[in-house]
Amino acid sequence: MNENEKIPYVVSSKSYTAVAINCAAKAGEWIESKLGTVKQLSTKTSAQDIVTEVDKGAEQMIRKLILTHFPDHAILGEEGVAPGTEAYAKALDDAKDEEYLWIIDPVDGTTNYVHGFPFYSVSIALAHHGEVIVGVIYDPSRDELFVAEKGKGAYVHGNPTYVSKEEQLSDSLLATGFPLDSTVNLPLNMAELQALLPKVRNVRAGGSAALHLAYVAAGRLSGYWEHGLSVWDVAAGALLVQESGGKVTDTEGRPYDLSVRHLAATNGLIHQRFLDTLKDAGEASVR
Ligand code: 2AM
Ligand code: CA
Repeated sequence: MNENEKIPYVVSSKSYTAVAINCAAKAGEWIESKLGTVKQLSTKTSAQDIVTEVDKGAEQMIRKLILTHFPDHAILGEEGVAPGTEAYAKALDDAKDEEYLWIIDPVDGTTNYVHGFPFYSVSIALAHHGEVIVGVIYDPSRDELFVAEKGKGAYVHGNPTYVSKEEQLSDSLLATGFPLDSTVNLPLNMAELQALLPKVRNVRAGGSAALHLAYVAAGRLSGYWEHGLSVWDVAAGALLVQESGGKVTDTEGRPYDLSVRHLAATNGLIHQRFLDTLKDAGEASVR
């Protein structure tokens, strides 16, 4: 065999989940080692939408590792897609039907990371023909690794995770995220907040969609909603919630798939009443 005919060596014994865990742990460790050292802040769609050399470096690290094991698989990562709705729609459309698609957010909660507010994560999912089959979220601040496999449950460091048991909104702790889009999504989110706050125990806004979803999965939050998310913020966390016994839909109740950008995830028990309140608030806000 001459040089040109060499078939690349592929490690065959690694499971998808093992690779996802390895990538998230390695990238998370590296991100943590760079905490407080960010030199250059770049902006994407607005002054509030920021990216750092750490986001880009971590994504490169994850891409390289995945391709070492699975050179034929496709990868959709936040830092590989140009900012803006059109580029996003095209990137997702091109990728969503791939046989195996890895979906990466190297730092979910970049704003928190830049400020040293310890609530950010690495999120890695694997979709097979558009269905998420593996989801891993790593929180380097607390060294918590959340793992879900389709049909096999969800775990944090080997212990099964279960959603919480609240049946009433009045017993529920919710989370949301404040949208950057101030024309449509922000007024809607404010109306929803105003409608929900008197009905629930309280609402948090931690700044990492992926970690919020991991917390719904682990029963630390009863529910979470946010508008204008991207597939990499959500794919791994959606599987974690589902595999922990919870429910994930869009904010109008349609089942989760990779195209969902307005997300609602709960313990299942409060889901309908939660969606009803969002709906009432949305209708009142456009009147
Ligand atoms: P990020 O840190 O990876 O950008 C906070 O409300 C959540 O919204 C985070 O998960 C954050 O992910 C995400 N987010 C931040 N800016 C965004 C944008 N311009 N579009 C969509 N999601 C965004
Ligand atoms: Ca990110």
